[in-house]
Amino acid sequence: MEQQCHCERPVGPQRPALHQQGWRVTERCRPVKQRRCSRIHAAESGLLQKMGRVLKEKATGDLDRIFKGTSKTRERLGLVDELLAYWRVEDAEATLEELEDLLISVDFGPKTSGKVVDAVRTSIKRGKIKSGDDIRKELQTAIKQLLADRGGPNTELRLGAERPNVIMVVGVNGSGKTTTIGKLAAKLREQDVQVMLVAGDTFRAAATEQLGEWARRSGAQLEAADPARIASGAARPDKVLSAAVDTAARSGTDVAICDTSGRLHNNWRLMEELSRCKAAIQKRLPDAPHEVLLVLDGTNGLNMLNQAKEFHETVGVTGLVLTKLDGTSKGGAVISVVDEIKVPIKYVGVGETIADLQPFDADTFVNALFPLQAAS
Ligand SMILES: Nc1nc2c(ncn2[C@@H]2O[C@H](COP(=O)(O)OP(=O)(O)OP(=O)(O)O)[C@@H](O)[C@H]2O)c(=O)[nH]1
Ligand SMILES: [Mg+2]
Repeated sequence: MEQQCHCERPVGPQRPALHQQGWRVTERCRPVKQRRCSRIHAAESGLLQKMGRVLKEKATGDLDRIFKGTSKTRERLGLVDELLAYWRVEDAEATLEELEDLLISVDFGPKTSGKVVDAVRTSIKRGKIKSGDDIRKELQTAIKQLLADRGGPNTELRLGAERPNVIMVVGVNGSGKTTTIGKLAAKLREQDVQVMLVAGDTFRAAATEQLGEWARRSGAQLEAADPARIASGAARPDKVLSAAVDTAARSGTDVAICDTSGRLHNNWRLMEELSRCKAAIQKRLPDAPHEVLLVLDGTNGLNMLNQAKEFHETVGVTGLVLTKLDGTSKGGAVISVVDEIKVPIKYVGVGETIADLQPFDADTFVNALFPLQAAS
């Protein structure tokens, strides 16, 4: 089947194998340096799609931070031990009710807590539960299942062969958007991916400077509005984003990561502005943004649920990043976010340095919340 080639390979006497294999030569197939050309074709053969998986494989090492970051929730869940120590089948219903209250108290949210406890109730009815330890295992299984069913299997970055891949990063003030962008850029740069950071936060000159610093650290290119326009308040984020997508397309940049200003999810005017930002990107590139990452501050608890619903409704979130999991996190709340908006968690932030971003791993996260050995 004939496919249109988006490459910049040389044509004519040097016509590459790809073109001989049924790819249509287009005006875009213009001569470029060979080194760059082979990198592009590596992308077309799936390098970028594999990227998320590569990152994921590298990720699961740093369990300690996740364990530390979930300690507050885990301590409160320690009451589960007391509850389950004297558990008897005859008292199952009373125990389940207490368990549900406990999950609600650690920010799982009423709806999600109900679902998880229902799954345990079903197992009890089927005679699968013999001990408190079994309940704990069942809790783990139910939460992992919920994350998989509601978030879906794609916890890796959705990147394709199209250039530029555009990632838009959104969230409330101070949730960790810019820091996450810097960390993500560094991860992609490690894989020799060409990255552009786009300063879509035009409210403050300092925001561009902060992103510029992350661009410098990670080796990414920075695309920003004219500082004088930012200072005078004339810079518009949608214009900055659409101009950056044009520049990225012209220069053959692999991934453009767009920062946006923090905004409260209930500020209608600012949410409208965010919607215009997405539309501006889409106008330039119909399939973009390929990812809309919502950054959630892990210390926010269940507040993150309303934020997530509003952002999702406005811009269609495709992935969640849970930050500050190294702090006094109430990260359990993210489970109800996945449950309610049906979007997977893709990354967790476990510190402020460039290396402190890990692909999300459900097993690690849930095992940290409900370590099995604690029941014994
Ligand atoms: N401990 C910890 N701190 C983090 C993490 N991610 C971000 N931070 C810190 O959170 C603060 C806010 O981070 P930013 O990246 O500026 O947040 P933002 O969402 O871009 O903020 P606005 O642009 O003002 O909306 C900074 O002090 C970061 O260092 C994390 O995973 N762990
Ligand atoms: Mg920022």
